[in-house]
Amino acid sequence: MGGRSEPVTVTERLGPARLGRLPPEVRRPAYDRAALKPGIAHIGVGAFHRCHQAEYTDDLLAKNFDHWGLVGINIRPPLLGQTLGQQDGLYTRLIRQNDEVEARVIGSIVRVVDSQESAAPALEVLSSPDIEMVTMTVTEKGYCHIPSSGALDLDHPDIVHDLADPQAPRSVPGILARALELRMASHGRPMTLLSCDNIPTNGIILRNVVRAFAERRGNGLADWIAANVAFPSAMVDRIAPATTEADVDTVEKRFGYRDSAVVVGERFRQWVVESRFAGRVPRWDRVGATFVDDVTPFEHLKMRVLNGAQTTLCYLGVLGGFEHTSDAMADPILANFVRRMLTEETLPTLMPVPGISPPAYVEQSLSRLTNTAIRHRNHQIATDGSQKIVQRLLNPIRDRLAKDGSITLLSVSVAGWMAYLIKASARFGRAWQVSDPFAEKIELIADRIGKNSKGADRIGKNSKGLVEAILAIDAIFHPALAADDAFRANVTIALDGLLSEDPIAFVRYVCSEPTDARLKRPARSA
Ligand code: CS2
Repeated sequence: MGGRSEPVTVTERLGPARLGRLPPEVRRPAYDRAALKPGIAHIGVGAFHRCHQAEYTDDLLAKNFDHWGLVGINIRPPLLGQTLGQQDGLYTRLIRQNDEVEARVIGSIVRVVDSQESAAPALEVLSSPDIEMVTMTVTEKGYCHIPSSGALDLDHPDIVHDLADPQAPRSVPGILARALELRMASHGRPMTLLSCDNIPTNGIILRNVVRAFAERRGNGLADWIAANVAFPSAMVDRIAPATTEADVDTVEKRFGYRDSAVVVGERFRQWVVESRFAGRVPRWDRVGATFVDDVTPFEHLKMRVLNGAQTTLCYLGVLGGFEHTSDAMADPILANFVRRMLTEETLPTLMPVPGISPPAYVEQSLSRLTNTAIRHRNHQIATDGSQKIVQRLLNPIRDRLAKDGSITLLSVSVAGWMAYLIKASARFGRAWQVSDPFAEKIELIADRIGKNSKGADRIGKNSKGLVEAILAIDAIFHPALAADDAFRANVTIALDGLLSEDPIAFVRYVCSEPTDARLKRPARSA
């Protein structure tokens, strides 16, 4: 006995008390947080929001244009109210560019409510007269729409639930419709619902799903929404992967405080918003956002080039054994493939973009993806691919086919998505775990076709059957596209190659000659 117990050193947590004692290299909110009033709500307070809209709002507050703070609402895991609450909404945003680290504490979030168990906390915020602007990042599948058509999926279990019990909604369309109904019935103030997710014409999709839901309520809500609610479209951009324990540790080691809500992003950021608002508008355009009449050219550029490259690299990357985007980009075969895909097939589908040169944008995007300090896992990007490939790959393919252009390389990427899900099936010994609303369906297809092919080892030889069955999923593949002979043939050859022992060798082979000469385009049927 007699030993002395070691003193336990507990690193102090980030919070208002710590703000005055941050190391000088950590930038802090340059405004009086106590004067902030809740004015903006955001649904989905994940890494992306904390690295993007919340930072723009922090910039705006520092310039004293507005005094509206953000109220964050999480309707899906994780619980954040406590994590951010114990830090009074403060968190560190790190910019990482290879060896550089730049830290800044963001103060624009005044409160976070968890609304996973019940919609009540979300509804209370969203129906408050203080809130006239709601931004959201709820992921592609959060809109409960059919990816290939954009219509509300009336068979979606959450929509079925919410239409039966509209006062206790679970889905985003159901929660928004209920909040608007409460506004209509109380103060009647207008509102802007600003989608910040990577779906094409996100404002139109959001308006469609909310309106379709409201019409079924049949109490004048749809008309009230048409007169009082704006749904601008927006393009948002900054690569901000899910935070890891290592990120939290980095802050603790470098700056000497504990912050459980750290986010890490790249330096690049962009936000283009359609100027179509109702109610008060935070002037994000004064701090770097662009308000425009039409977002479409920006949205095509970003989703087809940057997101298209990420999606391609994630599937081919996993198949080739690479963990992060930057690892895949470090592979000369994959980097060459993605550059050729973007330049030869994607670029010609883009419309002129005000102030941006698309070829320069391609180079800039590829260079962003080489940033080794951004640990963006290929499996993270691969998540929910069925909700992403329409805007990233299939829409450019349809545009190419309409102009009789080659689609060989884009088809390899589509086949990459298929191979990724097929290899996650039992037939392939569950090569990895996947998360995609269509994973089960593809597993059933792999199982059925696999049986017909007499054993798991032969599944790759039945790519034609696999492709036919997968292309028949019309919620993803528009029937006209699924019926296109060139598309079917290209995807089949690519899937065969990607399910082989050496998928990267196949990618090299595809790139080894002019694309049209390699994967043959069958004659179009009349
Ligand atoms: C990524 C995006 O996970 C994904 O789907 O492609 O989150 C991407 O990093 C952002 O859109 C970049 O702005």
